[in-house]
Amino acid sequence: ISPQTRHVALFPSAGMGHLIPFLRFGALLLRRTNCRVTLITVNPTVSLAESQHTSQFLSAYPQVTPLQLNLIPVDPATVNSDDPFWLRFEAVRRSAHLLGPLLSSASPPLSALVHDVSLISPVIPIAESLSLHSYVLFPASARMLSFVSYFSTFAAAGFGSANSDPLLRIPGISPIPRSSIPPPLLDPNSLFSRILMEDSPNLSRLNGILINSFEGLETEALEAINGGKVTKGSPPLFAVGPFPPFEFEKAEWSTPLNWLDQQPEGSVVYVSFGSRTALSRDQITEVGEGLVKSGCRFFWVVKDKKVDKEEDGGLNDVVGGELMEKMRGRGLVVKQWVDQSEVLSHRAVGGFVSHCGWNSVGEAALYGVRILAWPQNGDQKINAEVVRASGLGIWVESWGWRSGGGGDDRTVVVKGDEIGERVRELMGGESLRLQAAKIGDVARKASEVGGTRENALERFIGELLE
Ligand code: BUP
Repeated sequence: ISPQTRHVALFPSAGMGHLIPFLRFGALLLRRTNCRVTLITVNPTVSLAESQHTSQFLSAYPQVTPLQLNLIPVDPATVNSDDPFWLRFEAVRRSAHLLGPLLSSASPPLSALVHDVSLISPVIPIAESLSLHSYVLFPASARMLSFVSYFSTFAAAGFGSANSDPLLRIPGISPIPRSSIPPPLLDPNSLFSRILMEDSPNLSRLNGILINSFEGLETEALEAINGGKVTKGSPPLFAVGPFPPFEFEKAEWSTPLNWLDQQPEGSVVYVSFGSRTALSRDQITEVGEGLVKSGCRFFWVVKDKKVDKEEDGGLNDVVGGELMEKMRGRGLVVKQWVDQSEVLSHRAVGGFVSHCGWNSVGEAALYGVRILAWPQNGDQKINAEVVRASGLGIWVESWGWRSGGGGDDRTVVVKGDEIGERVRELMGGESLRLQAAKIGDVARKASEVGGTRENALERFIGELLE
């Protein structure tokens, strides 16, 4: 091991939306000969997809050292949430003190710890006691980061409740409608708010924040944060996006590519709401009807349960035999994990009906695929604003939150006619297609030698020797 080698430990939290960026960032580091990577895995995981993806990553990159953190179970009665992923975030947080001995056992000694945003307060003292640089890999948009950075001010002002302004005005950022704020962050007693109230003031103790974003997609927020406009004392921000997928051996994870191979270029709309959103049965029916009515070819990933281990019924049970029959010959419907990056990068795919999880937005941007944004939960409306403002896609705001997103309109079902009309608008819009393709070009340039991603990575790696 040369003295110039940097050894980075990666510590993700629960859920695919948080795990995937860590694995992709790890793969980017491993492209450099002067970086070693240790991956802290948590046991148990919430979803099957998390354990499968981690194993896949470790077999694709045998040079990575896995260190397992066995989680201390959390009594759900002590956590103000019934969401299995949120309960697990809290379990990881409460087990973080076990990290010290694991990190000190790493060989060669570590240079830095890159951890999830939900772990700031428990992890910083450990990193400081071991003289490690400490970075957050933020799993969402820079626009959402501006809100997280501003959260202490927002909380101190009573969560804006005394304020009749429907817009949250963060310096340097175009106003965020209150209706876009994740509903738990409007409630001072929610688990999400409690974590942010504790962590947001500690952001300044980090050596930096890494983010899967790039100029061209999020120019305004990246400039505002970097320029110190949002809050004073923000740590440096490294825009290390777009993240490409990591390379792995395809086995049973391969997608129904044969079907896509037979479709004309740009003709297929891909429909998926991410790894932890289950639509109601009524909404599933309307999505199916809408896709049929759109007249477009479609590839739809159906998800019936929030946690994949609980998925039981087959497609006919969930979608219904009659609708399956109507859809026959018009599109492909599956109820399984697919390799989404492979789908979005396929030449047949022209549009994406997406919940706007940030990884999904990043993948669509990388491959220049336009989005019909249909946010369901969490930070997804804030991400949908990025999609609309950048021109990557369209967002029908009136569709509101769905599937327990926390808004008042959670039981409203969007009708198939409306869905079909918007899908046609998405697939028919030439200017939208061109703008999305342009963002794809910017994303590719950012990834080249001398591009913004590569420069930010060099800067990060350079810092680890200081
Ligand atoms: Br479902 C599904 N295949 O079938 P997001 C998801 N993915 O590759 P989420 C697949 O999981 P949060 C599938 O490409 C993306 O990288 C997808 O992350 C991949 O949304 C990731 O898009 C999903 O951020 O997480 O899962 O809702 O809410 O935490 O953002």
